[in-house]
Amino acid sequence: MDTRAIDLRSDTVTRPTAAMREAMARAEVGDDVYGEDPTAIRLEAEVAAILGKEAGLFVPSGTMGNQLSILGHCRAGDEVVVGEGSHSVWYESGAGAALAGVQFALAGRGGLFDAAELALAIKPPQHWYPRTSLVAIEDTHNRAGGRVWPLEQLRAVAALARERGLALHLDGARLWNACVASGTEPAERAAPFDSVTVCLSKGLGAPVGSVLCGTRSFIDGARRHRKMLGGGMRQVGVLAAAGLYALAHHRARLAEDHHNARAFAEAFGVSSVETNIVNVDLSVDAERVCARARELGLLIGASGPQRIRAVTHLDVDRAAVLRAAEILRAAVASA
Ligand code: TLP
Repeated sequence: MDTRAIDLRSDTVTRPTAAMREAMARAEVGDDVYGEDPTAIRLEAEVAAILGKEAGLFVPSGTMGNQLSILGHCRAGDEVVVGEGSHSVWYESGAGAALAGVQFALAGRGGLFDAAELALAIKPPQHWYPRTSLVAIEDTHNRAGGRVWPLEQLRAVAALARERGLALHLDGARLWNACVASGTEPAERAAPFDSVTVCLSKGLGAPVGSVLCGTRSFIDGARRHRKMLGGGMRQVGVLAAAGLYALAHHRARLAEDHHNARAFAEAFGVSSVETNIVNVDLSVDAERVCARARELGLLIGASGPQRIRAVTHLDVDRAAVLRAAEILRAAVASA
């Protein structure tokens, strides 16, 4: 890859800063499968406290966090209600079906949904229907373009799910962005949920890792499932240290990514940007535009036949983002 290219494919592409690497090098470690890694234990406790949950579990990826929650809340044959474009439906290689044996039902359109739309998606209790057992919400919503769930809507959906006896999972891969954009606290947004996954490897700039949080007994079950999936890690404190550093130093600065995303979006007349993800709808083939942009020094991804997605992050400043907008405009013109 051309290292001089501006990379807006995802906020997962950041590299650890020198200070983060130093924190990693200094990390105290032990064998985490024996429960002896002090840094992993500290990270799990810290994230659980931030989210107002009893316990946390460090996992290699957001995908594994989501899958552990499905395994913990569902039985094979159950149905999980999600919004359109859900990460678990699109980007987890079919893991829900392959590992937990669940199927998905969509609520509403566009990623977010309200209580009335949830009610329509829940199957009645007759034995010939799949058992609806879990509602999973994505905040911010990736394919919807980094949209933040309004807190009241989130609470109303959760209240209905509770009333119907369903479990609730929050895919908070970008919960940090949602909090900064809306001026709300992580614990407020996490409160209605039984389990929450947050990522350290996206906007926060850590190289690896997510933390799954919930009750102590839920996390005990998830620890067993994590081992089953090969996610029991040993001296993982070197990675947990990066997460602790990211939590302390890279959360508040997400506002900068949101400003940069808006500046980028304005160049294409897109006004709906809430956080660090910009969807730009084109009238030409998106893959062709991406290929042309790459030749011009911009890495960017297609998220539909005529849609591109740009994601701002720690490793691109305002100047780079404005340059990226110029390159993309040129790429569209010549595609
Ligand atoms: N999203 C990635 C890709 O997988 C699409 C990206 O570049 O945005 N939940 C949400 C909402 C996510 O956006 C992602 C990553 C995950 C879960 C999974 O996290 P990882 O990549 O750690 O498995």
